[in-house]
Amino acid sequence: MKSVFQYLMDVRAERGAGYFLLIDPDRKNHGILEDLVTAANEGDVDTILVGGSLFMDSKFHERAAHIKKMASIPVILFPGGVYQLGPHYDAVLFMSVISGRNANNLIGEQVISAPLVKDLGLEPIPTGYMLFDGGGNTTVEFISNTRPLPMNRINMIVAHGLAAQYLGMKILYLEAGSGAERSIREEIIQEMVKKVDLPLIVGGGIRTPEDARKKVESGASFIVTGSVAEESGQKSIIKEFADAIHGG
Ligand code: 1GP
Repeated sequence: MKSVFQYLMDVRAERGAGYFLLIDPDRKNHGILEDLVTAANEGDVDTILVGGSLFMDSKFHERAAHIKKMASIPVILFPGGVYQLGPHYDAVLFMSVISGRNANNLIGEQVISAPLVKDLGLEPIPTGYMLFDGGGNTTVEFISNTRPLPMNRINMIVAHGLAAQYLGMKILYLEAGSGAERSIREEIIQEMVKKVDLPLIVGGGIRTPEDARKKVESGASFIVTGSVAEESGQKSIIKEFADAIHGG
């Protein structure tokens, strides 16, 4: 069977770019989760990401299982920590927070996670995660205890991307943080595409299909939205994002 990573590369090659819907299961009842997963299944989303930085109750795994059961597309864990690992995924973004200098997020959590990933039989997708300053203090900045990269330091940003490539990572996640005031600047995406030979996942603060399309035209391979589908109440927005991202 083809790997999830290969599936993602095929989506990128065949559709130009892919759409990841992030579902943060925190404090959501099964009805809300079902609505989101149904909208993803029917709305031409390519992959569901499940994860978050902070949970205010203890039902994460139960809800992740429910999402996986409902989904007809791949479900990938986007982990906020080792405690989020479980069997309910097709793959895990095996991430290192390379924008920061917090050893625990660079290698500590990964060492604890690796035997569990192996035992669970999860496909690890080696991911360089770069957190940017998108304005407004995002939860991930506090929880990861790292300083985000300023968006105007293009050389420093490209150097991080190249380091990830040379370390053998397979994909980069350019993150402005959930609910960011400013999404990742197009100029950053364009420079990264020119100089770094890795596919780019871009997320954080993307609120309109037009904004998503601009990221794709700048060279993003995968677009992530989280908050916008939850906040809008209009599940049809998911299909609008998918169409814009796929160029339809
Ligand atoms: C967070 O990039 C994602 O990792 C999604 O952010 O909730 O702002 O869409 P939003």
